[in-house]
Amino acid sequence: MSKRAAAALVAGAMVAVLTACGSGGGSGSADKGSGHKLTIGFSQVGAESGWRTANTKSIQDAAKKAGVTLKFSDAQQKQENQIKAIRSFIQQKVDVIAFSPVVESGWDTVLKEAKAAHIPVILTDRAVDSKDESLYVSFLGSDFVEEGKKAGDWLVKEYAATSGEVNIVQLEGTTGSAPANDRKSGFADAIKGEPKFKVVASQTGDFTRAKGKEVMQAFLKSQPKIDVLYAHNDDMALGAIQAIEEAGKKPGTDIKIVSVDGVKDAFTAMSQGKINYDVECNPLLGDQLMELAKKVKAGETVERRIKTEESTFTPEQATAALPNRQY
Ligand code: GYE
Repeated sequence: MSKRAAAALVAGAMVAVLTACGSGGGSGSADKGSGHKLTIGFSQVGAESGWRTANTKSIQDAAKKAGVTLKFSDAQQKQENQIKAIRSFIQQKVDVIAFSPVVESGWDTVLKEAKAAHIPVILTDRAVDSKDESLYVSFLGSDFVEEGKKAGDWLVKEYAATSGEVNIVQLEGTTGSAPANDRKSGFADAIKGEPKFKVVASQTGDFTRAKGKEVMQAFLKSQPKIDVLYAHNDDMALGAIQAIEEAGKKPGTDIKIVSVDGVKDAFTAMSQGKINYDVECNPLLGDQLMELAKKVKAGETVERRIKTEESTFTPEQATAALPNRQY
């Protein structure tokens, strides 16, 4: 068997196995009237972060609750796996395809195939840069530019009284992904008016703890003076904290840290003074996705862009929110 055929088989098997686990039983409302249960094919990015785990659980729980059959496929952060999963959903004639695109570019071909098969597509969490807006019906997710801007705005306030140079290192998310692109540009925009802010090093940590730690270790070696770390997500910040501590420095004090997501582990680190500011990104999109898919299936017009409500957290606010934080 060729390598390609073997890979396709494995991907197919993954979809099948996950379908078996993800199919919700129960008597939901999805089939009301039509006598046909709604089936959604969902291609997830991977399991790279605490945010992602919470997002997956939210979607699986919501499908169960809504009586929706969910065919769930994990792409392990690879676009080729997502394309395979989408093709397999088309073959299986699901009612709606939803996916969180790992990167922004390169989707037109497969989305045209879905369109030709008359299967509506909903984007969740991350956007695509496709010029042809007819290739998807709606995009449900956060405003990442705004998140980056909130991180930058905090920095501007935090260093308002400082006149000397402020050296920043940046841990970027997955290269080519919407949150990495947008969190970088939103942040850059917020600090650009003040020349004292210098991004002295910026590199991808792929949204994972392991990579965040590794890249921070390299930054600590190559940069003589680091004042601030801006991490595009909490997992990378948490990995970087380990690197900073192993280098004999105090995270949150010697190096200030601003991050994005607002997961429980980051709130714990904040309560210990290791992260200074966290911009929330809400992963609990499941219920909204089910609602949206039902409307799309019923032929109702839906909003093309649905933004998630989000806030920001100081260490005091994070400490207070910690006992009730769901993810
Ligand atoms: O911030 C990060 C995850 O796309 C918003 O992906 C999501 C990002 C999230 O891996 O933790």
